[in-house]
Amino acid sequence: MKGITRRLFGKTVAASAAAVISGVSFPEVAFGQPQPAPSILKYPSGFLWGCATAAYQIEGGAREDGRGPSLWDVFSHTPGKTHDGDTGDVADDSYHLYKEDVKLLKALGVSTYRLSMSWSRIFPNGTGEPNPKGLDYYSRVVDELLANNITPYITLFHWDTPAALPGGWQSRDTSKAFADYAAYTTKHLGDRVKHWMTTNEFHCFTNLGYRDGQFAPGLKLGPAPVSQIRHHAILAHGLAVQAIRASTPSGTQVGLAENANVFVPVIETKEHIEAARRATRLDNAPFLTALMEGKYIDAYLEQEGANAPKVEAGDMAAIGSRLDFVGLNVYTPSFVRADDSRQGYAIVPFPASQPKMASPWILLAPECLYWAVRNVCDLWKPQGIFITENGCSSDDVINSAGHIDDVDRVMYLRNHLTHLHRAVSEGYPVKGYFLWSLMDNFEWADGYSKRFGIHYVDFKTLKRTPKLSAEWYREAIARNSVV
Ligand code: PNW
Repeated sequence: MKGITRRLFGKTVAASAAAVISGVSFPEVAFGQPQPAPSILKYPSGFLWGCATAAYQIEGGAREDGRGPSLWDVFSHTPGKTHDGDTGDVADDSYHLYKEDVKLLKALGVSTYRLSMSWSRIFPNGTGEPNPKGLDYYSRVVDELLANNITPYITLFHWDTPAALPGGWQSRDTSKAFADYAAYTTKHLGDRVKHWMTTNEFHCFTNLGYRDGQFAPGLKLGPAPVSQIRHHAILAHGLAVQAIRASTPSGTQVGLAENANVFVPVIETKEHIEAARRATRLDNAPFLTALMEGKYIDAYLEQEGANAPKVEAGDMAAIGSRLDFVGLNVYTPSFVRADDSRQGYAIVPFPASQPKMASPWILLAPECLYWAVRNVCDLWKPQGIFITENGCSSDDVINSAGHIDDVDRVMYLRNHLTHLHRAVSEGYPVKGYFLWSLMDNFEWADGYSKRFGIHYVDFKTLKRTPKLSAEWYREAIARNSVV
């Protein structure tokens, strides 16, 4: 891959140089005619294009067919916790409209769809008796996807912890309950679903939920309980990997979706590149580093001191279970430079003028897609990488012609996919890209005030309308190239 791209790149450069030098040669295609995308931005054949969503953000049907409440139902129904008191009671009503959603996917031409399952639809109490109607829903969704030649990639847990589990992630029993849920679900769908992700974004459901109080369950606990909660979360992942392997046919692919902190070297020199790598390993120590190395690194244990998690025999071996792929959710990186501190790097803060998207935390730095892949691959050499989320919020408006011209989102996608292309062309094992998100949905504490979809959803009528970005993505997929 490396060689081919370099050669093509060389040719392109040579051709444009010749045009400049002679002063008389013109492109072969006349001006005003459609021109093919430059071949240097073409993705390899077989690259998987997809979209991502999550159960609580799109499904609605919160009380239907025996679904039990999750911590997000409780949190969103607690006054003052979400924007305007928004809840996921109805959301996009994908519980009823999933066939329409599969049509949207089909029209885009994606080959894959990343969705998540609501644990409390399948086990209303988190553990104990399963609810057949819950599993049935996902079985119908899977069949609909497969009938349309779209491969399902399923996340077992995207933050909607069953409310009935005592203490939620404060309890080690929740990790075990998760593994049982993983075993049951993958056993029943494993004949048709071959790609599973255990958990989504450890940081968000542990730190933001139990330390900062921004997400469900909205607690503000101290450092020792929080590090124990983080441990239970990664243990749940590890036990689930083992459970999935034991419950599914061989060849089933298991990974996770993790928003590892991404570090971009301020300048691409050896010392800053090394600083980015060091920062990646240390800053992700409680999560991805522990998974990839099967241990908590010394620097993390030192940093936590008396608050370090209590680890039982066998935990780290489970946590370090081999993965078939690592999924990375990538939004905003940090810039980093080498320095002579003990850790060997310093974060360079964003200036106030760093461009942002509609959510104030989405600062534009599209290099993050390249460095997310490179740092993780250089450190741990995973077998495969997926970008399991990337996308942005935009202040979408419907114009008088009924169109949503989200040129800023198109700019965002074009630039991020250009930088991801660099990683692919350098031979890093990036297998696919899931755009967040297929459609506007319940954006957690921001409720319906932030729109991340490439389809606009009118939350009164639930009508879905493709935005300009959907048209752009369809074209990129059709050409297998940045456009
Ligand atoms: C991810 N932050 O969440 C989630 O996986 C999605 O469910 C979510 O809709 C999407 O990104 C967009 O927000 C994040 O504040 C939410 O840094 C917040 C943050 C990061 C990720």
